[in-house]
Amino acid sequence: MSAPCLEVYPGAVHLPGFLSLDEQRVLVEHCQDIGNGPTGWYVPTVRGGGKMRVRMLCLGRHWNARTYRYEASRRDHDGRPAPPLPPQFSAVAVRMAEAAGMRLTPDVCIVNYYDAAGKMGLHQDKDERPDTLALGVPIVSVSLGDTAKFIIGGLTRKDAKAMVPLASGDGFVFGGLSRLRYHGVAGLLPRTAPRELHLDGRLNLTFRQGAA
Ligand SMILES: O=C(O)CCC(=O)C(=O)O
Repeated sequence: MSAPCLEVYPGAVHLPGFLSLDEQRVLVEHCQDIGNGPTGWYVPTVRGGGKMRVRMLCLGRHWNARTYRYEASRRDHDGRPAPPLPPQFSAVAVRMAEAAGMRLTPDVCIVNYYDAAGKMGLHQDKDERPDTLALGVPIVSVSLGDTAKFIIGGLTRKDAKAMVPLASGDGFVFGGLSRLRYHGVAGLLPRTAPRELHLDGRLNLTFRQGAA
């Protein structure tokens, strides 16, 4: 039986329960291995000097939080080259995009770790190449661990918003007319992660094309 596919807006598709627990466990362990390694987690400082409320890890390319540009190495942090994007990670994103009726060939994955106080302000993902934005090549988001209160609105900050709870194993794909919708995370529902993951908090992986 295929997983459900819920269209929140045209081109914005929620895939609840897409990943099995085993698939989730493999992703969690792999993220933790990289995150705890020499080119591991860091807390980005954004343009205005504020700290983000997540720990971050960029795979494939590095997203510079000061310049909002992608680059080969972590110039705004420790200068180390971005770790490679594991092909098994990309394969998950390609499957999710296909399930939502879209396609992408990811060249970057941004992994965010949210602790109990983690959140992310409303923003657009618009730092990828103009051609991929114009084509509406989707962002694919994978949630692991505690459920997030994911907020998605319109093409301006003040448009009406929907709250979509993203649970562990869910996918969320937004492309086409929804590629530039404002979105963010208002917070977590604590202690909702599957116990088998041994994950305190939440990991989110967003796959993007057009960072290279
Ligand atoms: O954590 C999430 O679900 C959203 C992450 C996000 O908006 C981003 O990485 O740009």
